Amino acid sequence: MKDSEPSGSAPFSAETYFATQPPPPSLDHDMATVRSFVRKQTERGMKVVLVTSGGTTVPLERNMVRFLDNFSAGTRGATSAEYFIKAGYSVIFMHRQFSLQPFSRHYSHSTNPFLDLLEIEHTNTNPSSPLTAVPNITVTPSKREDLLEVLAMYKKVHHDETMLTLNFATVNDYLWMLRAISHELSLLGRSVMYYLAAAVSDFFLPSQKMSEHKIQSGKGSLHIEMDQVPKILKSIVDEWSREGFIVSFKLETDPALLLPKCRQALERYGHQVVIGNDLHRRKFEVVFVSRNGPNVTEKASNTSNNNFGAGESHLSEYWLRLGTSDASASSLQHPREIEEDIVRELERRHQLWIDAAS
Ligand code: 9Z3
Repeated sequence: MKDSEPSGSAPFSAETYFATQPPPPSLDHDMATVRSFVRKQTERGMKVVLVTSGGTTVPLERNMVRFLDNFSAGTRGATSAEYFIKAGYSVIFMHRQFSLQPFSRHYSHSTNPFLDLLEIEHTNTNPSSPLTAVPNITVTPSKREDLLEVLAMYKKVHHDETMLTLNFATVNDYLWMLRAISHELSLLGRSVMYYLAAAVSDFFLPSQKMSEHKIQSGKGSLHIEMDQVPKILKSIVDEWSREGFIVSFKLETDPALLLPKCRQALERYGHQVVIGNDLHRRKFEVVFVSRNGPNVTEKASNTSNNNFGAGESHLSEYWLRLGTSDASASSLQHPREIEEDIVRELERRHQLWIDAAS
């Protein structure tokens, strides 16, 4: 959820949150896999990116029947993860259960159902024994080239063990996992990037206030008071992963709020980049907001169109847009995706961040 009326109760600090809210049951198991993955990538000298993707839920009951959800199909995260792999990163892909995933996203049930790729090849034409030969299943010739490309990359990633996939559902899962993963990733120093594209609820219902069973109707309207989720980004920047290159996303629906909100987030948390996107324009336009300095190179600052006031002149604004031919390229075999440009620009800035340390 995004901005709404303040409830009046004091916000949870990160410390209070983790002292009072229970960890997800799978946390220890997940962290053992993260630890071993990070160790392997360190030995190989790989850069690692944590991609968070999809929306978090806020359950209203402990035996959950109802929940609030944050909008996100997981397209941004899943698509970006593929481009990070192509750019030579190892990826921890932390995503909302059942949201889109790298590679399989190309064949999601709604856009490109995989059964439509397949054809049945009847080898036995004898009608008296229809069950004696099992027909072959083949891929429709016109779909083979695309499938082969995706499949080859998918297999390579599995073979090379360059991607680790983890699931979350609730905002509580998300917060616990992010904290624990940050601790592990902090060992990588500047080689790690955080790409926080998940749509995270600003509000939650503490477990102590949650109804045990399904909330019953029949008593008129439903009133629920939620608490504010602690500002976890601040903890990552200041405590858990001081050297990481941290990129957060800001989603707005009012275009007039996009830049001020990005700027506010950057000032508040002190990380490296905020990528702003408007809900309806997010697939072909984003804006990078960052501080001027060694991290923002000539290319970015020259192409920026800085609308900030005098007090914010230390901030740089860099718009990335797909051209009209790119954006309307759905008829092409390979429409361009803005995530390719986002990842290229971030890779460049991350390298400058790494180089700046030496
Ligand atoms: C984003 O802004 C993502 O780009 C989208 C991607 C959720 C718009 P899709 O998965 O959508 O491609 O369908 N993510 C961050 C959204 C968010 O909740 N940010 C918080 C905020 O804006 C800060 S963490 O306040």
